[in-house]
Amino acid sequence: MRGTSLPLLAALLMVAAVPALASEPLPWAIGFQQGASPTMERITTLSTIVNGVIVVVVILVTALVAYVAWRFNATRNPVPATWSHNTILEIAWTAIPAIILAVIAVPSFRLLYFMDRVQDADMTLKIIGHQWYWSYEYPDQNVKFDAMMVADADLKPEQRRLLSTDNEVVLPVGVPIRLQMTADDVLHSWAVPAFGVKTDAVPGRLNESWVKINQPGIYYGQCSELCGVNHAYMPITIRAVPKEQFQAWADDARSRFARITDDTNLAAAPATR
Ligand SMILES: [Cu+2]
Repeated sequence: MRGTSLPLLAALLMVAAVPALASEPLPWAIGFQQGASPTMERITTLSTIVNGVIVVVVILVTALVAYVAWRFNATRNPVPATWSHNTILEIAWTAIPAIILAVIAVPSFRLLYFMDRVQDADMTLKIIGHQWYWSYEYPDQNVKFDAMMVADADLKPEQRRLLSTDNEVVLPVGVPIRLQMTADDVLHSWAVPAFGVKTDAVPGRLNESWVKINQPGIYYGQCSELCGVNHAYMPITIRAVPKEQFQAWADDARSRFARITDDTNLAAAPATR
């Protein structure tokens, strides 16, 4: 028994020590993916601070309980004290946790407001959830397309199973991008962990978030609102590229994909909702 449990413990410790430094899911990784936007960097920092507070509180409470169990057990302390109230102690153990919560609330609210609305976005990406794929519109670039998951049989070596899509969402780095989400059937949620974005796509509503991508790379996400049988098969693949490269892609994309202005159905569509 001892022989098998020690290597297991060692393996668990090694897994715990592996830092999650990639902007994609890794086997056995724990913690967040590496942040690729100012929002995710701040979420990671706040999480580290709150975890620090949690560790200190747990150590303090555990030590206190252990001390009381040792110092005041029946053998060591046969005649217990008879008092039952202590005003100062009761005020302290109410006030101190309240102060800790208030202190945590300050950076937490600052982050909420920071994430909430983009200031001076350079461009907009409109994201529409469908059962079961995402479609994207670039109103500033006049491009729109659908993005379907790549089936296992069609995966190229550099693609990720259940995460890669046939058309990638190409976005420029270093630019504030307004993200607008909606859906045309049921609730979906557009979630990209490395960006710190997870926003519901709701039929008949336009939700908004934003991202500024720090460096070029491929980032993955998934629908995060249970939306039917193929909910697990509508991933998000984003390719972040330098601004000039993005412009070149957009120019090319206009000839490969549909243009938003081509959509004559927009005016003709009956109001169904
Ligand atoms: Cu969905």
